[in-house]
Amino acid sequence: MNTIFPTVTVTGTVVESGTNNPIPNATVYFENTQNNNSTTTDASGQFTIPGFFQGVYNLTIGNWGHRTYCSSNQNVTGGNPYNISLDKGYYDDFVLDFGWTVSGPSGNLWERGAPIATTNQGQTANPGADVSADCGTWAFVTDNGGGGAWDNDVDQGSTILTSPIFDVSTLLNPHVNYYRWFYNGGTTNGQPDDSMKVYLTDGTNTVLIEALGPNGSSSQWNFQSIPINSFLTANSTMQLIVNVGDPGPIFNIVEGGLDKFEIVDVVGLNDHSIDQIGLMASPNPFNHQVSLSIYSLEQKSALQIFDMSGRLIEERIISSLGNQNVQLGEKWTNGVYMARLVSGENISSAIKLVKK
Ligand SMILES: [Ca+2]
Ligand SMILES: [Ca+2]
Ligand SMILES: [Ca+2]
Ligand SMILES: [Ca+2]
Repeated sequence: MNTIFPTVTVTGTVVESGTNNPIPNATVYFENTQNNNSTTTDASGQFTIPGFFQGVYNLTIGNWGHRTYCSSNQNVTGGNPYNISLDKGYYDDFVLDFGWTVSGPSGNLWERGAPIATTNQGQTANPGADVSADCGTWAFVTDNGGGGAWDNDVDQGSTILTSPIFDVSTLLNPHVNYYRWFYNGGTTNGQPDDSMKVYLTDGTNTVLIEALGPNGSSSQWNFQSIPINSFLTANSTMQLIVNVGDPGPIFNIVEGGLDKFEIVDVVGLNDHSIDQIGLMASPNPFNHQVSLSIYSLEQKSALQIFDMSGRLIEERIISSLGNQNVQLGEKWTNGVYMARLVSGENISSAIKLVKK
């Protein structure tokens, strides 16, 4: 038999950043358009994949309790082992299966996959793509069957998506961040009257953190950042719950989506001394990108990034007032940086950013 694609053995080790402790049971997932290969690390954080077809792959490594590593265009030749370190934390772009559970009476279940669009009167009902701000192309959406807009939306009650348990007891100001999709339309049987409800539980108490429907319908992913301490005392047994329902008697088209779930600790300087200007960073330290949350009452501000020698390496002009989010740092080399906001006559104190 001709060997068109030579096979190799791929090995590696996954450890935790800082401690270098091995991470057991991390999922290691290689995929390209022809092949995919998935394994988990052993008790020593090591993995071995024999019979691997050489080629260019996307590589994703993660588990619940650490932030996922992802990298595209890895040319896998079976040479050097992969040595990957993951930051502690919680992050899920839904490329990997971290054990979210689905319940509820509706037969139209939450599903993890690459979203398949449906369209109702020119509007997108079921999303056609996941968020662009994360790795891969998967998200959770309600009944991802495609077809017509009435075919695979939620009917006959609700479908409920529940996260695995997360521990935020050691964080000062934990926020749960996510993107969500909510669409409610279809007037054949009467005006839309459906809902999407997002809850947070600490294992004992469950509180509503977002309620949509029928208002709030839109054919887009919307970012949310929820300060946990505003709702519950952060503890080690928390879960996020997303309930999308069409209980009738008026049946309409309702679709939900969830993507890029993460826990961030929003710490850093918040120099709101005169309520004119503010700058916060999360996560910090960070691996790939840091999100800078900016607040200014000026129409025009400049976000400036300096390296440790004091050299200005990046400047972004922010041309609107109020709250803004800016993602930075993807191309920076590992190290320490300083960020500040210049806004009218105000200059924020500098925040230290650490890329690891
Ligand atoms: Ca995603
Ligand atoms: Ca659907
Ligand atoms: Ca429905
Ligand atoms: Ca309804």
